[in-house]
Amino acid sequence: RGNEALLDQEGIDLVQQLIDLGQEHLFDHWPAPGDDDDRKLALMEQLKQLNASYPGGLKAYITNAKRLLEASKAGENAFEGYVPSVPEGEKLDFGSRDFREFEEIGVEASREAAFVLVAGGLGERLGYSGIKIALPTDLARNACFLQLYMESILALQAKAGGNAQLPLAIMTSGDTHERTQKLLQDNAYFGMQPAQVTLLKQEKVACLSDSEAHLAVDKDNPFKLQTKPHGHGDVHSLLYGSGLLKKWVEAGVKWVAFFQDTNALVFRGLPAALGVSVKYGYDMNSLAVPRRAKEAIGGIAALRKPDGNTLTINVEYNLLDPLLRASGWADGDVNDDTGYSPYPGNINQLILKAESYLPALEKTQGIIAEFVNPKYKDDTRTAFKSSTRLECMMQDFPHGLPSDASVGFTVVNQVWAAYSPVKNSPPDAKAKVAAGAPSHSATTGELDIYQTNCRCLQMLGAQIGGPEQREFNSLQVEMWPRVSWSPSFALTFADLEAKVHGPSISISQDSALVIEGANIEVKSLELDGALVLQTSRKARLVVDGLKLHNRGWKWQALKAEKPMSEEQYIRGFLVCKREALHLVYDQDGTTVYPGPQIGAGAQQQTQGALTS
Ligand code: UGB
Repeated sequence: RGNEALLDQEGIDLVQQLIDLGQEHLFDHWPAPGDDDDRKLALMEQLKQLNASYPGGLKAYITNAKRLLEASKAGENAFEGYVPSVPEGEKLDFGSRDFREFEEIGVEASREAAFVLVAGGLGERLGYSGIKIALPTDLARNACFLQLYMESILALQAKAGGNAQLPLAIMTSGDTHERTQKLLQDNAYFGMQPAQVTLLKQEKVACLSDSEAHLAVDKDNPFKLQTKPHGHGDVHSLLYGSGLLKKWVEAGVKWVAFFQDTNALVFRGLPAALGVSVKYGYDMNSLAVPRRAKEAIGGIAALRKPDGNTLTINVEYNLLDPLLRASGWADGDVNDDTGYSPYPGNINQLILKAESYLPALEKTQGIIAEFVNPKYKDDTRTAFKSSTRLECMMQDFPHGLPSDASVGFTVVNQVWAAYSPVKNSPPDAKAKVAAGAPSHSATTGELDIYQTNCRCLQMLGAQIGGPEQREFNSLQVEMWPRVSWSPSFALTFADLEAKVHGPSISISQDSALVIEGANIEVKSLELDGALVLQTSRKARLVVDGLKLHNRGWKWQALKAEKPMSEEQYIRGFLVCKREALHLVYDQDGTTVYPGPQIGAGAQQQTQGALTS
């Protein structure tokens, strides 16, 4: 009372609305006008921002919170009465004939695809203070995650030909937005047109202090609300609220592919999964991995609801086991004869059909399946140990689809080929392995790239040395020759097959091979050392008959007593680049290396060849 003159009409209306919603505690301590006016106005600014960033405003947020907190207090289980079964989906062997066929279909369909990277999370769990998409994917090629993702989209764009420009949206947060923007600007958008890329910034939501959904006030400042992230499910409301999805659909986008911040292998599986979506007309398709029973990733399950309809959706691992037991499977979540759970592991790489995605968002405004997870002080389930907030997850999208929607999955049977995220700090990674789970560390994130590339070459007939057993950050790992290439060189199996002649290639265990550029062909190569092949513009390089032996590059385990950067610490190694042959060409025309050893050819071949 008496402070009305401080506020504009929007502020007065908002205060009244909040009082009607039982939030008097935000204002009843306000002193008379003249005291603390700046702090009152700061609170009003924060309230207006929270009101604007949630679909339906704070009224909708508090109403949803009251409903969900009531259900939580009553101990309601979201899956009560649901009966799980193994859903329909496609299981593919990486590189198999089927896989390649789906890949071809997916590449064709990608000319009508848009891409969404969710990158609002910070690397706290990883022990990294920067933004995760700026981390190098591997130390041989040294491209960061964002670069690799954008290059992969550009590689698909190049296949689409013409003037196609495949769009990319990146969801950022207050923690990552500026640094993501700077990374893009400092690197000329990694070759994309700035207009192709849209940053969508997610805002935090207000915290709740009790079961009555009172907004939680900062402990040290009664004029400030506590806020926390709302989760990666925000991506749906941002695509809707910004109008971007509608714009894409109007421009002819038929498929929207989502992926997370640190999985360098995502584009090894995504084209094939898109092919599966096309073939079966899936409204939603989750690219998934084989999952060991009880492993701490969600399982995708078909749930028969009490009304008889079926919902195919990710069930978080802590809920899957009790759900199976409650539905008559006495042993709960167990492996089948394959050694894996029959429920595929969710890795949040999703392909949504735009035709059904847009109407689903129009119906829900993108607010799909929020949940609340308060930690109660006692059995009365009223007071919380600390404030909570509503959350949402992108993979819960099927709740927004009609009951006759077609939801499936695509499993790539070889875990190393599709999913090796960089999520856990060295101590956490060690603990994961001790518990029988993959480490999902920066160490394996890099080494799995080499493994996948080497195995691809092996499938094409190349002789690959190793792998060698090594230990980094107390993790026992397999180290394959360090082979890394740009997506412009090869994104799909068909690309690789067209550019390397496997049976004439041998690479020793301690070698490193980096291939950077679209116009490179490796006809025959015997490598024992380090070799970098690089072309730009219209230069074309053919490696034919090269036998190379040099001192190479060494991946050396870090000695803990030495000072190290965060990037080195999380991997547990550094690279000692002792000697390499660099074949770098940027002039028009074809170079065959080593090529004929006499005459003009010899002159040409030495121009781009450097040893470092
Ligand atoms: N992210 C955001 O953009 N905003 C947010 O508010 C939060 C995250 P995490 P999480 O891959 O194995 C998911 O933290 O949430 C981005 C699935 O829910 O890496 O613990 C963030 O930047 C789980 O089912 O993972 O678990 C990152 O890109 C399983 O699939 C992404 O969201 C698990 O990932 C995921 O965030 C997994």
